[in-house]
Amino acid sequence: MRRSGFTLLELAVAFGVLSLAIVAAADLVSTTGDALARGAATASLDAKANALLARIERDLVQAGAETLLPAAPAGESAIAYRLAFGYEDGVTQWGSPLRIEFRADEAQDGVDNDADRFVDEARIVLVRNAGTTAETETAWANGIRSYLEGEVPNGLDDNGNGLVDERGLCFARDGEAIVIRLSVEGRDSRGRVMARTVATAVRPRN
Ligand SMILES: [Ca+2]
Ligand SMILES: [Ca+2]
Ligand SMILES: [Ca+2]
Repeated sequence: MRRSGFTLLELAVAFGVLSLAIVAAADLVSTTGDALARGAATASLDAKANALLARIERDLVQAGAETLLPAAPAGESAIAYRLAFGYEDGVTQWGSPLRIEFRADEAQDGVDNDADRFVDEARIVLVRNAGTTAETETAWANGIRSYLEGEVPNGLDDNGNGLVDERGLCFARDGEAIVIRLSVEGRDSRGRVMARTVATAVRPRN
C-alpha cells in the first residue's frame, strides 16, 4: 500500500525538531549579539584608557624627578610635578606646579547617587598653577572607576598589586620609575557596566 502524507506522529516529531532548531538559532543570535556588544565596548574602553594613560605618561616623562610630590608615591591618587622649560647657568628652570588628580563625581559611599549605573564614579583632572591663587583646572576624562579594578575599600590588597585600597587612578614608585595604573568604566550597548584597566611605568627626568 502506498503511503501518502504524514502521520500525526511524523508531524509531531518534525515540529519538535523544528522548534528545537529555532530555539538553538535564537540562542546563537543572542549569544553572538552579547559578544559583539561586549567586544565593541571593550575596544572603545581600551582606546579611552590607553589615550588617557599616554597623556599622563607624556607629562610625567618630562617632569623633574626632584619636583614630584609625593616623591615616592605608594598608591596615591594624585601627583604634583613641574616640567622643565630651560637651563640657566647650568641649572634647570622648572615651570609652574601641575597636578594630575583623581576627582570623585559623586559621594564615595558605595551608592549610585546619580543613578547613572556607575557607583562612586570619578574623573581625572589636571590642575595648573597648583596650590597658587592662579590655580585653574581642566577635566581630562570622566568614567574613572572609584577603585582600581578588583579592589574594594577594606584595608586589604584585593587585586594583589601591592597597593591597598588604591583608587581608579593611582601612582606608585618602582625603583626610578613611576607606575601609573588606571581603570575606566563604561556601558555596552545592552547597558551592562564594564571596566578596563591599563598600566605603564615612566621614568621622570633627572
Ligand atoms: Ca553614579
Ligand atoms: Ca591593590
Ligand atoms: Ca581593598
